[in-house]
Amino acid sequence: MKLYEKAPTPNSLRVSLFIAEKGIEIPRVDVDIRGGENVTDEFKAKSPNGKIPLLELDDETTICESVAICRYIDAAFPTNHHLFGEDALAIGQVEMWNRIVEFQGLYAAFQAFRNITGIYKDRERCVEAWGKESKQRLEEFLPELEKRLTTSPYVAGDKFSVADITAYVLCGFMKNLDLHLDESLPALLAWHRKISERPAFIEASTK
Ligand SMILES: N[C@@H](CCC(=O)N[C@@H](CS)C(=O)NCC(=O)O)C(=O)O
Repeated sequence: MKLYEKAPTPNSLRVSLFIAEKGIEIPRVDVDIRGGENVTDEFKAKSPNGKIPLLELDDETTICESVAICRYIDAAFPTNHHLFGEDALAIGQVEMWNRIVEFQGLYAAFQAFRNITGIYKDRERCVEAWGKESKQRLEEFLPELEKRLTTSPYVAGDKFSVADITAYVLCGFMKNLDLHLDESLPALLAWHRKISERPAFIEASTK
C-alpha cells in the first residue's frame, strides 16, 4: 500500500492526521502538484479525480478523496479508536458535523484560495468574484463553529472524531486567506490548542 500526497497540502494532512491517530504507517509518494504531476495521463489513469491524496493498494486498486481513504483505512485497520463514531447516534453525528465543516468551511476555503490566487489557473478557470464570495461564506461559518464548540468539547460531541481533523485542517489553512484564530473566537481557539497537543497531531505536523 502507498499514499500519493504532497505533505503540506490540507487534504494530505487530513489523511496523515487520520493515519497517525490510528497509529499505523503507510509509505508515501511525493507528487509535484504545482508542477502538474497530478494532471498527467499517467496519474489520471490511477486517480478518478486527478488529485492527491490517492491511496494505492498492493494489487494497484486505487482510492481517491480524502474521506474515502480514511473510511478505507478505518475499515481495513479496525481499532478501538472509532474516528467515525462507534454507536448509531455517534456515527450519524460525526458524519453530519464532518460534512458541515467540510462543505461550509473547508470547501469554501479551498474555493476562496484557488479562485482568488489563481494558483491552478493552468488547469481550471478561476473566478475572482467567486473566490471573494467563498471567503465571505467561510467568515460567516466560523462563528457557527465557535457556537458549536461553546457547548461541545469536540466538534461532533463528547469524543474526538474525524470532524475534529477536518476542522483542525480548516483552521490551519485559513491563514492562506489572511484569516487567523484569535480571541474573537475563544472556544475555537481553546479547542484548537487542545487538539494541537494530541500526540498524533504533534507527530503528523513534524513530518
Ligand atoms: N475532495 C478531494 C480534494 C482533493 C484536492 O483538492 N487536493 C488538492 C491538494 S489539497 C490537489 O490535488 N490540488 C492539485 C490540483 O487541484 O490540481 C479530497 O478530499 O481529497
